[in-house]
Amino acid sequence: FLPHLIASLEQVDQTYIMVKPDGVQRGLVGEIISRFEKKGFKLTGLKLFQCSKELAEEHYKDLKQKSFFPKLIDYITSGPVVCMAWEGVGVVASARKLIGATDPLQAEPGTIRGDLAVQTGRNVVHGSDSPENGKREIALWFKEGEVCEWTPVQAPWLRE
Ligand code: IDP
Ligand code: MG
Repeated sequence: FLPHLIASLEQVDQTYIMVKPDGVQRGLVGEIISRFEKKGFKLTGLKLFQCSKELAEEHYKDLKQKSFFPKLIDYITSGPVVCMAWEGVGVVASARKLIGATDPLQAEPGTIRGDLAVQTGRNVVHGSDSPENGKREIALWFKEGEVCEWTPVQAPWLRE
């Protein structure tokens, strides 16, 4: 009883994961989804989407002052992206670890960027950097009704 109570008190977070246009063009969508799926997180939102300049600028608003900002916006709007919402205890920090360092040459082998990319400006995937930004970004990229609440059958085999 007590372990169940403690487990139910653990916070379930959401993160926004996005396969960037280079990942889509290079045929890495399935590979990237697989990393999160196999880990045991729950997919709650998924779509292929061509984003506007306005949405890209809002998503990356904290980087507005950076010299690379215009190039970043061109990159993110250069083709369709795959938008995903993933849910789980500790999902935000864990997804950042699965993704690896911003510069793919510094990213550890075994991470998505470490295995699949060579340059910061083409680093194939985005992941939210905090639970607050996870919520903010999911609300930004998904409309109401596009995120699904469901219980995977494997739930009791993933967490005691
Ligand atoms: P993150 O994606 O690992 O969280 P951020 O610092 O939030 O990294 O930067 C957002 C994105 O902006 C990066 O993933 C990358 O695509 C791009 N970016 C960051 N720094 C540079 C840079 O120095 N040159 C070019 N693009 C950059
Ligand atoms: Mg970031």
